Amino acid sequence: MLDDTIAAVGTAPGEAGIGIVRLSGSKSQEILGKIFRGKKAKNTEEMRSRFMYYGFIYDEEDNKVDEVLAVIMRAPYSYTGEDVVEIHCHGGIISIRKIMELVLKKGARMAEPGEFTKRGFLNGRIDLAQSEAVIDIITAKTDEGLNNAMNQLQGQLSHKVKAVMDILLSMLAHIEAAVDFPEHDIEEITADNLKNNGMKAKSMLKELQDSYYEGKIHREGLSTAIIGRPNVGKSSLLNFLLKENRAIVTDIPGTTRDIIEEYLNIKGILIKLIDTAGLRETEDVVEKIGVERTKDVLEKADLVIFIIDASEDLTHEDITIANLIKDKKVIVAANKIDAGIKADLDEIEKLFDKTNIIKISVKDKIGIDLLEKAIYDSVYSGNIRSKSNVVVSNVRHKSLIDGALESIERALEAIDIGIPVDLISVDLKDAWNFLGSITGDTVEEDIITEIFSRFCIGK
Ligand SMILES: Nc1nc2c(ncn2[C@@H]2O[C@H](COP(=O)(O)OP(=O)(O)OP(=O)(O)O)[C@@H](O)[C@H]2O)c(=O)[nH]1
Ligand SMILES: [Mg+2]
Repeated sequence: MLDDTIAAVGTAPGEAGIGIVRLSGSKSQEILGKIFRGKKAKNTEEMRSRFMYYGFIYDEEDNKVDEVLAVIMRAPYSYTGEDVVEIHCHGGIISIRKIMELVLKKGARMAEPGEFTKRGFLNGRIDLAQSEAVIDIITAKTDEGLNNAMNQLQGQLSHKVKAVMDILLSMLAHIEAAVDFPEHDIEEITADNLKNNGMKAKSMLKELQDSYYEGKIHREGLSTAIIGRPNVGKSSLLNFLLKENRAIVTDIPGTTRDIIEEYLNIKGILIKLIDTAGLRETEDVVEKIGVERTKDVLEKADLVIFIIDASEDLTHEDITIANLIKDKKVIVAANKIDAGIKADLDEIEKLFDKTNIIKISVKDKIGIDLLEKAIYDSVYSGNIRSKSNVVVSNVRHKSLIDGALESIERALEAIDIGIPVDLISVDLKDAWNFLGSITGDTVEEDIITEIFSRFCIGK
């Protein structure tokens, strides 16, 4: 598969200042030579690596297609580690399409999503975690998210993970020595050594594991669902926080039927705010679907803002919802306090330990600042922002770290109860394999395919 030459448009579709067609593979230079005539460079062999050359692209009838700049980045000093050619043309839809058609006719194949980066990985220029950082950079939605991804691209996560893998390898080597030379009676020393190293590996992984929640929020935003029975003011709150009339608000219960998602920034944290259909038993077909969707949203939410109507008695619906969300991170907001407080707030408070009810009125703009503070605190309360600059933000990495940690903990337990050291090596090897899947040392083909399929074409 690495034998052929791939091509794709690297810039976004639409009209723009420039558009870039890129090629990678051994035939890149030859293909460029068939369609490009430089003003200075008469043929592509004359073109110096990584220098831009001015000239024109010609079609098969020898008509000028576009005025371009072309560059050859010869292997191995390129993004993919192969010969790469970039043609910088005018960013017009037709010009780019014509150049693409020409390079395909001259022997290139259309690249699959992420195939350039995949080649960089397969050619050993970057590891798997670094490849994954590329897509995170492209899709970053916050400064912090970009920052994390840049660190990861430069290999900081891989570096940390490899340091733990090195510890595991040294433990395995120690066990081997103990097994090979039993007459030296080093079993006891080995157990101590294993224990120390195991603890060290564990704490390093724990630090990475702890960084995940923060990392995920930097990357995707804090998924925050506004939940409550109909008519308590959920959509009113969404509109107020967004400072626009995004959702329809009426005094008819059951107004919102569909899920409404909008991003906003609260004190520097990216929030994905989700307004939902009020939860209740209903015979209305459309509303019923809305209620089902609300339940789906609830499952995935990082944080729930549970709204109750302070001006009315609690209903059995409020209690049902409270029980439904008990295990989630919840902020309770009692709305409509401008109309008096009739609801028994103590009863709700009892259902959520350590959760204060925030009294608000969207109508009179009371208590919203406290609500925003509570949202912020839900991310950073207790856990100070991570000290290390390595933050795990990828769910694949997180689950592999979880797996490695479990294996190491199992090994540590085994050491404690004096199980023969050679049996412990199984768990240590497992841990090593888990971590190797992060860097790509031990990862399987189908996982690699899956990862790169999430990229855009041309990257
Ligand atoms: N008095 C008072 N009324 C409010 C307040 N917030 C919202 N309302 C009113 O409550 C009614 C319902 O508001 P919505 O925002 O549509 O309620 P909802 O929870 O989205 O309702 P559904 O979409 O039906 O689930 C509207 O008439 C709002 O004007 C408030 O703080 N005080
Ligand atoms: Mg609504």
